Amino acid sequence: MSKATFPEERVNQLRALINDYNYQYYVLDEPSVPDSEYDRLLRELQALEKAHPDLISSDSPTQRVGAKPDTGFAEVVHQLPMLSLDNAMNELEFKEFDKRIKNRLNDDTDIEYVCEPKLDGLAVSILYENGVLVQAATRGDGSVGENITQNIRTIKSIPLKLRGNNWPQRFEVRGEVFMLKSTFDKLNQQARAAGAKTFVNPRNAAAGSLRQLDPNITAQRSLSFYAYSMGLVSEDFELADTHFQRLIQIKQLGLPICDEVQVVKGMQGCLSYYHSILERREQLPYEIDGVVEKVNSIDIQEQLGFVARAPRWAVALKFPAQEELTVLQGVDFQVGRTGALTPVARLRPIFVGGVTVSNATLHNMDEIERLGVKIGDTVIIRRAGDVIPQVVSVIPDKRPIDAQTIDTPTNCPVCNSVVEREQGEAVIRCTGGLICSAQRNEAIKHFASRKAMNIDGLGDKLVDIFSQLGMINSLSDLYRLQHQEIAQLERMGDKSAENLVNAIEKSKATTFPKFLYALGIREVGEVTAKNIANHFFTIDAIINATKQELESVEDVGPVVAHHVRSFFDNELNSNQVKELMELGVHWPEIEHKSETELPLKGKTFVVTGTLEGISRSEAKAKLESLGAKVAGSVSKKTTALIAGANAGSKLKKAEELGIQVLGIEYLLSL
Ligand code: D41
Repeated sequence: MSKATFPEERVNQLRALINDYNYQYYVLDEPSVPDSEYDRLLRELQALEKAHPDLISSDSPTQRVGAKPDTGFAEVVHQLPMLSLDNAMNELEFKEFDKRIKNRLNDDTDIEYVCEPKLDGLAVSILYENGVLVQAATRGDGSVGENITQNIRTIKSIPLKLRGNNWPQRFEVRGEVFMLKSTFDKLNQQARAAGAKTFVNPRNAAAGSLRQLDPNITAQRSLSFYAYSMGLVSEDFELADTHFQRLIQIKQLGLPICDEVQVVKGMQGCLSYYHSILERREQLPYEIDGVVEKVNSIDIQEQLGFVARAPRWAVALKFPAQEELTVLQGVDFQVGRTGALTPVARLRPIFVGGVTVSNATLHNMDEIERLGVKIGDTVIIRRAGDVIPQVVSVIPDKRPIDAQTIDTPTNCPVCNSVVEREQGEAVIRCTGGLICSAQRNEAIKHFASRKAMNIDGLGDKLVDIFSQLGMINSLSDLYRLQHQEIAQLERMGDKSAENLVNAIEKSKATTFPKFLYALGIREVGEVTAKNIANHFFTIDAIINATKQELESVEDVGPVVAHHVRSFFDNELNSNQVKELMELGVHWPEIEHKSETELPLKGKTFVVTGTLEGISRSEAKAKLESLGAKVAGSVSKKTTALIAGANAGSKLKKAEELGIQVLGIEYLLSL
């Protein structure tokens, strides 16, 4: 586009461009220009407006953040009340809802519904007059809310001016303000770094941000918005006759709607939508607490009307709650493989996130202090997806007078060895090492695990049983287990015992990196173990290596070198290694490859998507065997991306950074 001659023309041109880019980015989810270009235009507009203040208008994209903080929020009366939603707590209640509607309509045919994710945020109403945003309010009690116009204006996905020129004189849109999980995580990271209080969940963070008197703070919180219905709209605009088409009209006017919204047929359609969203709940970028089912036909909506403050034609079908209240009955300290003592909350059992929870992690003593939690407290427990249940906060008002402080233990609860806390670490540790049966046990579980010695059928439970019965006290004892003694165990039987003995026997043939990893040296994960193994070639070379020599291995710093050294300096450990090898643990010698045999040395690859005929880990192994590094994410340092079918964000990133993209053919050619 050529530059306009007059500042006024250019100002209008810039505003139109910026509004278009915003719409493409936030509403269509199709970014059309790089951020740098967008910023350049915005700066140009700012400069022009500064030079010509008379050209500033309140709907200019530069005018999102007002200058002055509010002193309080004024009341706003909703012209049309903001209704609430009835809940259906389970499928049965939803089926009853569907049935009630059919009865009322006296018609048994399937109803067309619109299914929407139920965003966990705050309902707001936004009013446009003559296409310009003039007022925004919280839902409040449905009749009267608070004027939060200043704060709503800071939300980039909400246009200050409606798109096109065919808008009603008055247009009121309603929707949910929420915070993306990624924004929430970033916000809490910043808070933690600054030693400030963290937010409990994205909803609270969104609420806190919307209730800021200073819109500058709200602006920094990057809130999001999806519209879900219209309020009062002037009659000069022809409204569609279904809810779904009205959502499309909202979108055409420039406001974002959720792209998970779907039209379905009947109660069954709603239920399958519910299940498919529930399954993807963790992957969604925002938190939802259920789905909302709405009758699509406005005509039928009007026939049904509403009771009290809730429409008869809509219902929130809730997911199992992810947060619940319960009582902290005690704290135990669990001893891990490296001696770390983890405080575990013992809870009054509570149904949360679809399962009954009686334990939750408290991470470490710092976390206990941060929460300010005592035994006897009523706490909020959160269980999201498959993650370990967490204690998120304490309800101070419910603290009983006899609440007990949680003390840092001075001795290991298992072996009674002294507990120490290293400088600068949040973790406290049992100093017992292999004397501590808990540490031994965890070490054996790690040794047997899939990525280590991969002893099939030897799970955590069985290790606990073996050690309780005194059948194993060390790693090497595993290879001394006899078929007879295993078969005698309850629920074991001859066949299972035989399978286990065979699996143990089979595990003796391993690789050097796996063996090194299996030893469970602190801070030595799979990658470090591989680097060390490939550097020293033999176990004796590692046992005899100095700290300096260890530090010359890629990715090995003073801390890892120290842990490796002190592991082998402990006689119990070096004897274990000797015994394991005497009992038959072996691996093929590592080949001394010359530089010419490692054609990909110094190169870094990223693998993404579905590769035909080869798994991602096979591809990774192949690349590494030729000397390449395989990284998890694309950066400027990436040599090339190997992309299979359905490659997503990594491919996009590679293209943005101009990084070479290769296909499966490249791998096969190696
Ligand atoms: O996502 C939501 N939280 C959501 C809330 C939604 N998708 N749709 C909603 N629809 C309505 C009606 C049917 C009354 C227009 C709602 C809400 N209400 C609502 N949010 C808070 C109270 C009511």
